[in-house]
Amino acid sequence: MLLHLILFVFTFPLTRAMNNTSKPGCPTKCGDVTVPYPFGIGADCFLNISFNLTCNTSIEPPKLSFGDGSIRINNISDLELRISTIVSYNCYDQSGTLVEGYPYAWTRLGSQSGFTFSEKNMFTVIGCDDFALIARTEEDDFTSGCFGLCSKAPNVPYGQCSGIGCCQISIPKGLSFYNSTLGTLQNHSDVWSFNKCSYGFLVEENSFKFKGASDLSTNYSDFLEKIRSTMPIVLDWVIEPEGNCNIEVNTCKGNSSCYDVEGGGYRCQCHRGYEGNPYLDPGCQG
Ligand SMILES: *[C@@H]1O[C@H](CO)[C@@H](O)[C@H](O)[C@H]1NC(C)=O
Ligand SMILES: *[C@@H]1O[C@H](CO)[C@@H](O)[C@H](O)[C@H]1NC(C)=O
Ligand SMILES: *[C@@H]1O[C@H](CO)[C@@H](O)[C@H](O)[C@H]1NC(C)=O
Ligand SMILES: *[C@@H]1O[C@H](CO)[C@@H](O)[C@H](O)[C@H]1NC(C)=O
Ligand SMILES: *[C@@H]1O[C@H](CO)[C@@H](O)[C@H](O)[C@H]1NC(C)=O
Ligand SMILES: *[C@@H]1O[C@H](CO)[C@@H](O)[C@H](O)[C@H]1NC(C)=O
Ligand SMILES: *[C@@H]1O[C@H](CO)[C@@H](O)[C@H](O)[C@H]1NC(C)=O
Ligand SMILES: *[C@@H]1O[C@H](CO)[C@@H](O)[C@H](O)[C@H]1NC(C)=O
Ligand SMILES: *[C@@H]1O[C@H](CO)[C@@H](O)[C@H](O)[C@H]1NC(C)=O
Ligand SMILES: CC(=O)N[C@H]1CO[C@H](CO)[C@@H](O)[C@@H]1O
Repeated sequence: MLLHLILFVFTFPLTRAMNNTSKPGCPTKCGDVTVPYPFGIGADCFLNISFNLTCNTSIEPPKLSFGDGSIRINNISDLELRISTIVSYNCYDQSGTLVEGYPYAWTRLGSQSGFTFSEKNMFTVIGCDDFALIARTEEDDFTSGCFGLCSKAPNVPYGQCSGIGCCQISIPKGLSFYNSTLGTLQNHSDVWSFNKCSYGFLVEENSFKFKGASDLSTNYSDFLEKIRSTMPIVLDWVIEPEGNCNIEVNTCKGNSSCYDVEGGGYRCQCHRGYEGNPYLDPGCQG
């Protein structure tokens, strides 16, 4: 088998088409999502357990996730991973009673060492009488919060998340867990005619565009679906967060080099002018 593979490699020199590949003999995709090594689906297909993914094909579209199955992975690149956003929301009736909601949203990456929430994400609150708090530890020591306020729908600027109906704040680097809590200042009775529901979520900054008054008044199930399906959370990934290039042994294959990542861990990259998957033998090709 090994000889066969080597012969294959020499008979058909690896080209650009072989970049971002899975380990030979392993699934290359889950639905539309490409799974490049060091990630892999199934025994012996991943570098180590941090990159052990599962593909649940009994769901349509198939769901790629980390081991425990709870987090949907939408895209994997050589630096980042995109996962589905978890949205908290509250909906009120005219008198100010909470009628429907899920005020907490949390995501834990703790069991997948080597993954952290990217600084490209923004913690976002949509609403006219609302706030959300984001905690960065299991002990719920709240570190940050954001207010969405407005008194009239026509005053809400389209495309601008400035605190009027929409508020965004950045998150600290290196987070691997957050828990957000959404609440109302009054009870929505004053703004209910144009804003019945509020939302709180972490999201990739560039993928989210605030649609002003229409986002405030839209049917909440449509809004939740829009966020979940098109606006992801970005994760950074590294090999071995406690490691560095001085102790790396043979992870970076031919024609590639190791580089340390700020905040811990390392990654491999092809030498300039070479392409391929730097984690897989025979490495990158010119
Ligand atoms: C592989 O490399 C080629 C050339 O750089 C690029 O056009 C293509 O998008 C890459 N494929 C993937 C899956 O990244
Ligand atoms: C994961 O793989 C890297 C590279 O081979 C290695 O340095 C590291 O110790 C491994 N981590 C675990 C938890 O096995
Ligand atoms: C796949 O997803 C379905 C529906 O959520 C679930 O019932 C099932 O247990 C999952 N299968 C695996 C192998 O995780
Ligand atoms: C990889 O994940 C699957 C599904 O969670 C699990 O059954 C398997 O034991 C894991 N493999 C390793 C080496 O941990
Ligand atoms: C994944 O992201 C890359 C780069 O951002 C993009 O080119 C590609 O189309 C995405 N793939 C999917 C399935 O979304
Ligand atoms: C909501 O607030 C209004 C005005 O402050 C008050 O009259 C009303 O009783 C409140 N409704 C609830 C359900 O607390
Ligand atoms: C998130 O915070 C809420 C409120 O403090 C708490 O009830 C809930 O258990 C927390 N969730 C997690 C996973 O820590
Ligand atoms: C919101 O949209 C869903 C599905 O599109 C629909 O079933 C529901 O009745 C709508 N709710 C309201 C209040 O319009
Ligand atoms: C580096 O790339 C060259 C040109 O593609 C190739 O001949 C050589 O085998 C590669 N070196 C290693 C160590 O893989
Ligand atoms: C993980 C991985 O193999 N990433 C590679 C994907 O392709 C680009 C372009 O060729 C390379 O730069 C990455 O290293």
